[in-house]
Amino acid sequence: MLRALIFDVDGTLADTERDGHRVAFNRAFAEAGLDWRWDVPRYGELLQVTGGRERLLHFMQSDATGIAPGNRDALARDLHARKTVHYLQMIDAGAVKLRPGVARLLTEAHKAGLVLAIATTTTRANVEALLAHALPAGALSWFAAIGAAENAARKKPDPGIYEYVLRKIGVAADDALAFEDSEAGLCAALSAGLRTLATVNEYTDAQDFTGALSVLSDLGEPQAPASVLAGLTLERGFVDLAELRAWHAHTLSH
Ligand code: XBP
Ligand code: MG
Repeated sequence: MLRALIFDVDGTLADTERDGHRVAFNRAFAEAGLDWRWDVPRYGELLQVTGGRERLLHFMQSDATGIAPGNRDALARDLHARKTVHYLQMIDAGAVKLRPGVARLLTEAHKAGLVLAIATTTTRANVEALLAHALPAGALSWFAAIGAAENAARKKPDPGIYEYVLRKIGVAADDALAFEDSEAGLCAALSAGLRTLATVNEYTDAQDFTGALSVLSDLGEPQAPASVLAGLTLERGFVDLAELRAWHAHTLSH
């Protein structure tokens, strides 16, 4: 039986990367007196490394930044802390909106009594701020568990964060569905035994989503149908609980 829905955050609940995290990293660089600037295509490449601090370390290693190896870890921590402050300011200013269908589906699932949870690579404060800002007041309490960067030793594609969330909510992987936007996220969810739906975005639409139940442009809305890119098709042009239950039952019988 379908009992729980587990959502990734960045790229899945909202398009946070290009106009959110990327801009916050650049603000942190400027604030720290560094002339580094991550433009839109370069940030797309850097997204291959999951985790903001890990991304900074990778950048310092791969580009001629002139930072001595022994100083990189402390600088990455400092820049990442600054970046989180800028990102939270952007969320507070309403710079990031939820993707189509997200608020509708979360509201429907909450009202129907499904267990809702988050499994993300990003920093916990970022998730809490986004949910508090973009959903109705009190919606943070809809989530039985929020698994974030602080809760897993290794970032996606490692399944650790999904395993943590499944333990927290006490639901078997077979009774849940995961929602992801990236290949690394899909790998993490599949490795934790979860059936997974992918909604792609401009940074991830060329990635490999083999193994996803369905690959969609987004969750769709009654007035703005989603496109199906691969896998199971949509009955009504948008993802609702009836569709998810049908997909879940279908995969159990195959
Ligand atoms: C998200 C990430 C994060 C964000 C930035 O991946 O990899 O690093 O880009 O957030 P996913 P932090 O959507 O697969 O969870 O700077 O807080 O890491
Ligand atoms: Mg993501």
